[in-house]
Amino acid sequence: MKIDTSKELFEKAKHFIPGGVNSPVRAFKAVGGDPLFIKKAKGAYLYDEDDNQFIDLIDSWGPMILGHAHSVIEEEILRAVKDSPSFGAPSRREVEIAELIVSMIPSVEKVRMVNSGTEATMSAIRLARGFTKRDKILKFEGCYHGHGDSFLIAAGSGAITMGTPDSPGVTEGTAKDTLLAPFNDLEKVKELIEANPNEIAAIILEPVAGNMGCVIPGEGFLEGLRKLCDENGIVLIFDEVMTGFRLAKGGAQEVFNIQPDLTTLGKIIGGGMPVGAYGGKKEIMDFVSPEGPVYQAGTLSGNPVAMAAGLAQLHYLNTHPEIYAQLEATTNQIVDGYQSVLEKNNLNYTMNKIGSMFSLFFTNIQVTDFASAKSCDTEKFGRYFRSMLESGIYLAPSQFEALFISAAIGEKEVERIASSFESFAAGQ
Ligand code: HOZ
Repeated sequence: MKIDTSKELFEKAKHFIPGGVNSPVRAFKAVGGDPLFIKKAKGAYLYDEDDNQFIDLIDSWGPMILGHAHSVIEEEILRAVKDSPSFGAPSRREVEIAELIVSMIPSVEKVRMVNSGTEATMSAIRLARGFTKRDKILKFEGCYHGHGDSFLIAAGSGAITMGTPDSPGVTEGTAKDTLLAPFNDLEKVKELIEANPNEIAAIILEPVAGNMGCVIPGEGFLEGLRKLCDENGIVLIFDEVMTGFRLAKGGAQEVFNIQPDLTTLGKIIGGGMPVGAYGGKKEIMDFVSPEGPVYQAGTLSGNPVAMAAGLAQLHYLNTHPEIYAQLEATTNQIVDGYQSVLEKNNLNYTMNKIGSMFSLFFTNIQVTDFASAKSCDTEKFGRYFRSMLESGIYLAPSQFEALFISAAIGEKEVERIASSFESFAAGQ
């Protein structure tokens, strides 16, 4: 594969951008080789600056659920941009998207738009702290909630990929207010609540973790958290930046039938534009300024172009609910293909899968939390990544990320993914 132009761009980028990238995982440090610079994308395919074509299994880390440059979204973006890309004042689409989100996610009675998932989670914990008048939060090891200071402790995603799950720059004072429990460990949560009576404002988690690879909540885990929060006056926050509108119209909370108090959203909600949101119970959301005292603001929040893209994508998902069965069927085909290759080659690596998200873990133990995810052979993951890339399949360049399937992936792509995996596995 010729990648001269990408190499040239990367060399130049390193002079002007830290590490040559605007988000660390993209630098391919964990998998070896140089990152590819993407020129365009359409449907299921990415094209790099050297005109190599790849089947995309990242979907811009989740948002492009309909595939790239989908006509429905493209038309709405173009329509909006002609009327000016920003007003800094309320506009009609903000009302329409809020109404749509509230109708799709029953636990969300009011919602505030922001510009990224990070902003959504930072704002949600500030709100929970203001509402409960308590300081501490509880998060789970390996969950990643963006790069807010309170979350960069035992953090997954790029933080663990770069070997910095506890980032320098986070003050001791901030870190001491973040309590940690292993994902799926209800007993530890109980212990922490008992040890910190009336001090925990919020429990925040990805109901299905996607940032230590795809890790599924065990039987009773989410129900148990809901009960503990109710008993102890703690705000339960589901970070559905990845799972919102992906696992179902109503996200993971619909799939598992648990209503959190607050939900954070991002990715799909913006149709590929930089958008986040947080929402939930009216009594809590009414604590947000200007209705209430908890301050949060943003010059570009509710940006008309971003709202147009998000609205078009959400409206499409809302009116085409059959898409979720299609996405799941495609993902099952891909995962079944992987499984049969693994069996044929006597490889007993672990696959986790839910809806249109999945991960292959290079370990033979079940992956249920951060410790088991970290038992993976990341060297082997690097070989897998490079082999798939050579075969034209673009994966997330880290063991600690989930893969996302888009509706643009069809039979032809499924077959190519299986044969590419076969080539990798046969060489093991
Ligand atoms: N933290 C993001 C996924 N979990 C990666 C974002 C990116 O590099 O684009």
